[in-house]
Amino acid sequence: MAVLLAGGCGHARAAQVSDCSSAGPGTVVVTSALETGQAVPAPHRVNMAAGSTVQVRVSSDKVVQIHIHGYDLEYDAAPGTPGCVSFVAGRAGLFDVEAHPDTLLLQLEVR
Ligand SMILES: [Cu+2]
Repeated sequence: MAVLLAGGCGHARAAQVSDCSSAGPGTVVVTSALETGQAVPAPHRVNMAAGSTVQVRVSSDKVVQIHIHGYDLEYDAAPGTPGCVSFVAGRAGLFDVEAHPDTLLLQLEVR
């Protein structure tokens, strides 16, 4: 799986990124799905402490690009191949996770 630098929404990259092969103790695992253009479950807010390791896993019924704003992480999800990224949430704030171009999946609230 490729994890690419974001081109679009303009923030400096602020995360250490790894793949999702291991979820250690304390890892915050966040999942969402995109089904016929809708986020399932409906967009919601997930709280975590700054410095947490987070995995954001998204399954989708079509090929789509997932974007984690603020951390500027972009990765692909496709049918049968969920997209997942694991990173350290070192920056506090409220960050949208989108299926591009404009479907909000959830928000990460880091504090
Ligand atoms: Cu975006």
